[in-house]
Amino acid sequence: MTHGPTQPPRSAGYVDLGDADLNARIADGLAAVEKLLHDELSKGEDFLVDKVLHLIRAGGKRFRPMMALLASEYGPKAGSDEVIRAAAVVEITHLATLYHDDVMDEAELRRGVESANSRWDNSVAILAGDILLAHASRLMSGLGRETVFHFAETFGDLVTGQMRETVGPGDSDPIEHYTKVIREKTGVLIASAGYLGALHGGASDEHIDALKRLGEAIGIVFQIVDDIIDIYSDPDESGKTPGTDLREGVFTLPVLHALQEDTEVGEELRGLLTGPLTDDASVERALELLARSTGREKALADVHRYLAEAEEQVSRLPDNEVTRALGQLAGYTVRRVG
Ligand code: GRG
Repeated sequence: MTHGPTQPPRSAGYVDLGDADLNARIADGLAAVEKLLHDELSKGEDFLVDKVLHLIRAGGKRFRPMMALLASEYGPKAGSDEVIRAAAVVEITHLATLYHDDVMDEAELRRGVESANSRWDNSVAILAGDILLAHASRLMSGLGRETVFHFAETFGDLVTGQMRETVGPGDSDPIEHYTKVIREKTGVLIASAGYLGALHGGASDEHIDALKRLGEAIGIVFQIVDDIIDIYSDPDESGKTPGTDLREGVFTLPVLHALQEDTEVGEELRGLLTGPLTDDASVERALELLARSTGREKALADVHRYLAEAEEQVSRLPDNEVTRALGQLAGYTVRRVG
C-alpha cells in the first residue's frame, strides 16, 4: 500500500502575523514540519501507518508548531532543522494525547472526522497513540539530553493532568483542581513548544524562560475560553452544541464559579449538578441557570488574569515584529468570547 503525501491542513499557516516576511518564514517552517510529520509517520507497517496518518490528514490548527517556530525567531538558528524537528515532536505528542483522550471521552468526532476509536475501536486508538509516542521519541533522540529530559517531564505532566481530572478534586478546592488540570493538560504542551522552539533556535536563557511561560499562559487562556464557549456559545455561531462538558459530568470554570454562588441560582445548580446530566431537559435548565449566574463574568476575570501573565512575559522579549505577533496571538484567543 502507498501512502500519499499529507496535504497541509487548510487551517495551518493561514494566520496573519502582521508582517509579510514573518508570515513567509513561518509558512515555510510549517510546510517543512508538515513534510517531516508525513515522512516520520509513514514509517512502519501499513496496518499502523494508515491509523497514525488518519488524524494528521484530518487537519488541525498546527498551533503548537507555529508557537515553536515563532519562539525560534529569538535566536540565530530560527527555523533550523532542529527547530523543525522539535516542532514536529510537539505536534506528534499532541496528536498522541488526542487519540488517547478520545478513547477516555468516548468521542465520536475529532478534527471534523470520525475519531480513531469510532472508526476502528479503542484498542486501535490506544495503540495508535502509543506508536505516535515512539515516533516522537525517535525524532527527539537526535535533539540532545536536555530535550529528552524536558519531554519526560512533559509526558509526566500530561498524564498527571489526565489522571487528576479522572480522580476528581476529592476534598481539595475544585477551582484549584481545575486550574492544575488545565495547566497540565493544555498549558504544558504549548509551554513546551515555546521552550523547545527557543532552545533550538539558540535564544538566550532569559528569552527561553519567557517563551515557555508565555506558552503556558496562552494554553490556559485558550482552555478557559474553550470552556466558556462550551456553556455560553450560540450554536448557530460556534457550530458547537452547548453543554457537552455538563453531559460528561465535567464541571469547568464557569460552572465551578456558579456552583459557589450564595444565591437561589447557585442553590438550584448544586441540586441539579450532582453528576453527568443525561436528559436534555436537565441540560437546558442548567444552561438557563448558568446564564443567570456570575459564572461567565468570573471565568472571564480569570482569563484576564492569565492574559496579564502572558503580557508580562511578552514584555521580557525585545520589541520586534515577532513579539508583536505573539502578543496578538494571546489576545486572539480571548476575542472568541468578546
Ligand atoms: C499520550 C502523552 C499522552 C498522554 C495521555 C489523554 C492524556 C494523557 C492527556 C490529554 C491531554 C489533552 C487531550 C488535552 C486537551 C488539549 C487541547 C486543548 C486539545 C485541542 O487542541 P487544538 O484546539 O486542536 O489545538 P487541533 O485539532 O487544532 O490541533
